[in-house]
Amino acid sequence: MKPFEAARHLLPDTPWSAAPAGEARAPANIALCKYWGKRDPALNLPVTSSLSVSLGQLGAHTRIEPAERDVVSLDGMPLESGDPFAARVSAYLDLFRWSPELAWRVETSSSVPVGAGLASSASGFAALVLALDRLYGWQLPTRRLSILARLGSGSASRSVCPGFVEWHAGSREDGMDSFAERLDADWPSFRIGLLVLSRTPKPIGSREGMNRTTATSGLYAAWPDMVARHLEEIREAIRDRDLPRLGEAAEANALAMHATMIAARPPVLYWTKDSLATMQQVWARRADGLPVFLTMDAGPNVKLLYEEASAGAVREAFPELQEVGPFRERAG
Ligand code: 2P0
Repeated sequence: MKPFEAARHLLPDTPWSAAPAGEARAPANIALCKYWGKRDPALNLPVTSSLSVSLGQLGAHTRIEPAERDVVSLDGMPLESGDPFAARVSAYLDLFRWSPELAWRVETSSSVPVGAGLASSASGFAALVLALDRLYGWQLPTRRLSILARLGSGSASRSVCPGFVEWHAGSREDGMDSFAERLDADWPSFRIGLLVLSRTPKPIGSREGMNRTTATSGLYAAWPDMVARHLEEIREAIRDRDLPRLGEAAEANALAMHATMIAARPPVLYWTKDSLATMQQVWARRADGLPVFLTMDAGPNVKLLYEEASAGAVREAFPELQEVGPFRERAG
């Protein structure tokens, strides 16, 4: 199945009548158990399930309205049609362009700190789908919204939900069983600390890094079984609000993902000297008794996992930290 057919399968057949505009917000998310590898690159169908936490108020806000041609603006700045971001949004909108005269003006803004290693594509595509749903009054169930967001970017499937979110890999070829849903759990004292170590663009995009790893890494064969174990541990740790269990499993999962990349040919290595120094500092503090754990994505930055009771000590050890309380109204 092609992405256009998948979208068509999920949307109402009746002619769409547009409101003047649709607006929506969607959170960024951080995977505690990572998505790394696709079984179908066109539909962004993953090899394994993954599990994330959405970052509350941190994310994207998007407004969409019908227009004569596609116009995309980012943080108040209209983009040239050749801009890679505008082109990617326009290509995604093709999934909804059932007649050639359909076109849209899309205004999106992001509250994600620049260069923090929080994929803007995840919250961006999720907010865009939610805004389209409001523009046309489809009132699609979350499951369908998640699948539509996935067609833009895999991790966007998780950003249509708040809180802890599991994206089920599914097994169908058409991907209709590959969607995310919220876990019935919250954890008000749970904290994420963002450590921005580098703002320079990464040399290898995550899409390319992922594809190169699955195609060439001798370690990739071990990844699905590891993920199955990590997912189980993480689900149980969330249920029990057991930070050490959650932190150990999430950290092991992130390091295992990076191990598969490092074994790719040529290698995919996102770590810098600062990443390594920070990782060692986290492990040193933990050896001293501070319950703090780390995760990393396709970039050099480090994200810390801890609880409110340790927040003062964590901030003292990492003064440049930006703290997020995913289950609180406001970050900080
Ligand atoms: C994740 N990442 O689970 C993993 C961990 C990066 C490392 O999802 O090709 O931008 O659009 O499906 O979602 C980043 O990959 O990739 C990602 P596409 P995406 O958060």
